[in-house]
Amino acid sequence: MMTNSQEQNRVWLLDTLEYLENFAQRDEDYPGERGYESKAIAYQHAVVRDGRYRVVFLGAFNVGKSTALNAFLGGAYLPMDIEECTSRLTFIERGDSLKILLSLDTAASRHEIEALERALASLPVTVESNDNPLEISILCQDENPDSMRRSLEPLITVLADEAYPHLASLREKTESLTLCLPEEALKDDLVFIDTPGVHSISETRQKITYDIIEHCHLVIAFIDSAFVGNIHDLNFIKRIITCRDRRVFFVLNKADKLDNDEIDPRATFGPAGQLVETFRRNDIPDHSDIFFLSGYRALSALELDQKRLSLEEALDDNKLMLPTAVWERLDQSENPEEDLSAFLMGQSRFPLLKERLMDYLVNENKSNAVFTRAARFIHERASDYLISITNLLALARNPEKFNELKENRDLLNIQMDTIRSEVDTILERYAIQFHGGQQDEVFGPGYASHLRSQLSEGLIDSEIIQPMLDWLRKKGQLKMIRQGNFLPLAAQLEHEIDIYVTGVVKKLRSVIENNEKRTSEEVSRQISRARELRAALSEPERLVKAAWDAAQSEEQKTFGADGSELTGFSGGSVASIMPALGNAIGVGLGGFVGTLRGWIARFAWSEERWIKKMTPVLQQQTRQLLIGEEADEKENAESEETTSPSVQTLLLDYSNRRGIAFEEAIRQELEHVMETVQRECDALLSREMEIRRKQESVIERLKPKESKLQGIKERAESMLDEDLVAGS
Ligand SMILES: Nc1nc2c(ncn2[C@@H]2O[C@H](COP(=O)(O)OP(=O)(O)OP(=O)(O)O)[C@@H](O)[C@H]2O)c(=O)[nH]1
Ligand SMILES: [Mg+2]
Repeated sequence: MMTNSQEQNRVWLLDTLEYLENFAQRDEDYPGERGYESKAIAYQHAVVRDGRYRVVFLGAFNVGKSTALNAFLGGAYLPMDIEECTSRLTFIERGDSLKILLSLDTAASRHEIEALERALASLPVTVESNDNPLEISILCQDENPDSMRRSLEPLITVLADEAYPHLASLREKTESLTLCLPEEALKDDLVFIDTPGVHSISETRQKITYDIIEHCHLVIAFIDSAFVGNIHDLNFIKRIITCRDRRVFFVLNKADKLDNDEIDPRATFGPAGQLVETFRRNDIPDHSDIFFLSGYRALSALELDQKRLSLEEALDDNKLMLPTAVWERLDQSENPEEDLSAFLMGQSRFPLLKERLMDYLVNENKSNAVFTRAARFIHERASDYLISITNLLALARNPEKFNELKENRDLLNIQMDTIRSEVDTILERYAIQFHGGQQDEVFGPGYASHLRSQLSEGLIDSEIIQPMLDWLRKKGQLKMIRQGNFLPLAAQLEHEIDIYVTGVVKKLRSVIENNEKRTSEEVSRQISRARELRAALSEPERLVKAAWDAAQSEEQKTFGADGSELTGFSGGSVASIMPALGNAIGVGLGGFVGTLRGWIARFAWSEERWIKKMTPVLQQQTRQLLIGEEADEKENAESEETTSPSVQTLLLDYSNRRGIAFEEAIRQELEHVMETVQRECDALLSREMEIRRKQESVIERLKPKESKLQGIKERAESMLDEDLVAGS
C-alpha cells in the first residue's frame, strides 16, 4: 500500500519525467543530443509507471551471467555459449505461461513475421501478432525451457547475425524483448535483466549494457573468480559503484575452478580478499556483499532433478570436473541422480546466494528504491540542463557580455590549451614510468625493465631452481622420476613457477596501477578545470581567473548527461593476461617432460649425479619458459618453429597494450569534455543575433524554464534528503 505522500511523489516523478522528456525532445533551448536523452528519460518514466524493481545481471562476456540467471529461473531458458553469446537486453518477469514478448518500434511486415515463423517452425511454439502491430508474442506450448531458449537463439544471440540473417530487420525493429515465466522466484514487482557482456568487442553491445545501469536498482556484478583484479573488471566495478545509490552484490563465478582453500567469503584471502584489496586501493567503498558461485553446477543440478540432464551426460561433462571420490560414491548409490544433484548444488554455493538475494528483495523497500533512483536521475538531468539555461539567460539579460564572450573566446582557447598542455606533461610523466627514462626530477625504470629485473636468471635460480633441487632431494622423489613417472616433477615445477610468476605479475600490476592511479588523479583535476570553464561561460570575467578551484560541485559531477565519467579508462584491446600465461606455462612444461623421457635409461647414475645432470636442464627449461630466447624479442618472426611465447614476452606485450590503452582513454575523455565546452561556447555565440534582437522575449521565454528546472532540482533534492533521513 502506498501512503499519501508516496502517491504524491509518484505523481510528481511521472509529471516531471514527462516534462523533461518533452524538454529534451522539442525545446529550442535544450543543448544536448535529443535522441539519446529523450529515450533515457522515457525509459525512466516507464520504470516509475510500472513501479517494478529492476535487478540486473552484469559482467564481462562469458563470465556466466545467463547460466546463473537460468539457475535462478529454475531452467535453461536463456541461451548460453562458450563464445560471446547474449547480444541484447533481455527482461524477465512473471507471467501466467511461457511467453516471449517483442516490442517493436515500427510494425513488422508480413514477410518478417513469416520469416520468424519459419525459423521457429520445428519448435512447439506459436507466433502471434494480431492485436497490436507493435507487438509480437511467441507462445510456448509446453513448460519446457528448451522451447523458449531455442526460440530466443535467432533473436538475442551474437550468433544470430550469421545464422539467421533474414531476421536481421526484425531484430533491428525490436525495441525490447521480455520473457514471461510462471516461475515462483519472480515476484510481480520484480524484473530481472540479462545483459550483453561488458568489455565486448562490440561497442554497441557494451553501450547497451552501460546505459541500463542508471535505470536499475540492484546490480548483481559477475566477476570470473580466476581473474579478479583484471583492469577491465576494475573499471567496470568503478563505473557501477560510482553511479551512486546502487546496491551491488558481487558474484565471483566459476568458483568450481578454484581450490577449496581459495574460497573465503569473508574476504580475508583468496580472490575475495583480492577483490576487497582492489576496492581499498582504488577508493571504492567495500561494503558490498561478495559471493562465490558455480552457476554451471547449480544449473546442472536443477536439470538433473528435472530429468533434462541424464546421469551419463553429467558424468561425461568435463566442465563439471567430478572428483574420483564422487564417481566412487555414485557407483554405490541407490539413487545416483539425486545424490549427484545434491552434491553439485552444495558445491555450487548457489543456495546461499539465492537465499540472501531473496531475503534482501523481501526486506528491501522496493517502491522507495524505485522512487529514489528516479529522483536522482531527475536531479542529475535538471542540474545539467540548468547550467545551459542559466548561461543563456545571463547573456540575454546583459547582451554586452557577448562582446566579452567573443573577446574571451581567445582566453577560453588559451585556458583549454593550458589544460591540454598540463595533461601532456602529466602523460609525459606517465610515459616515463611506462617506457622508462628521466626528465627533470622524474625518473622511472619503465614496465619492461622492471619486468626484466624480476625475471633475471639469478632470481630464477634462487627462487625456482633451488627450491626444486631441495624438493628433488627429498626422499623418494628421484626414485619416482627414475621410474619414468615425471608427473610429480612437472607438477612441482609448475607449482614453483606459478608462485613465482604470480608474484611477478602482482608486482608488475602494482607498478602499473600506481602509475595509472596517480595519472588519473592528476588528469581528473585538469578535467575539473575544464568543467569549471563550462559553468563560467556566461561570466567571461571568471575565465580570467588564473587559479581554479578543483573542488567538484554537484554540477560538475553530473556534467555530461551521457554519463561519461573519468572511470572507464582503458579500452577493449587489453585482454586478461592470466589465461595466456597459464597456457604458455603448460606448453613449456610439456616440452620439459619430453626432454626428461630421454633419460630414463640412465638408471645407473647416483642420485647426486642425476641431480647434477638435471640442474642445467631444469635451469635451461625454466629460463626458456620464463624469459625465452633473446631472439624471441628481436624481430626474428620468420623462425619456423611455432614455439609458445615466453612468460616475459607475454607480460611485455600485456603491459605495453595496457599502457597504450590507458593513455588513449585519458586523451579521449579529455577531448570529450573539451568538445562539450567548445560546443557550448559556439552555441552561445551563434545565438547572439537572435538574443540581441529579441532580448526581452528571450528573457521571458527562458525565465520560466529556469525556475521550473530550479524547482525540479530542489524538489528532487528534498526527496533524496528525506530518503536519506528515512533510510538512516
Ligand atoms: N566452469 C564453469 N563454467 C561456467 C560457469 N557458468 C558458466 N560457465 C560457462 O561459461 C560459458 C559462458 O556462459 P554464459 O552464461 O553464456 O556467459 P554470459 O556471461 O552470459 O556471456 P555473454 O552472454 O556473452 O555476456 C558457457 O560455456 C558456460 O557453460 C561456471 O560456474 N563454471
Ligand atoms: Mg549471456
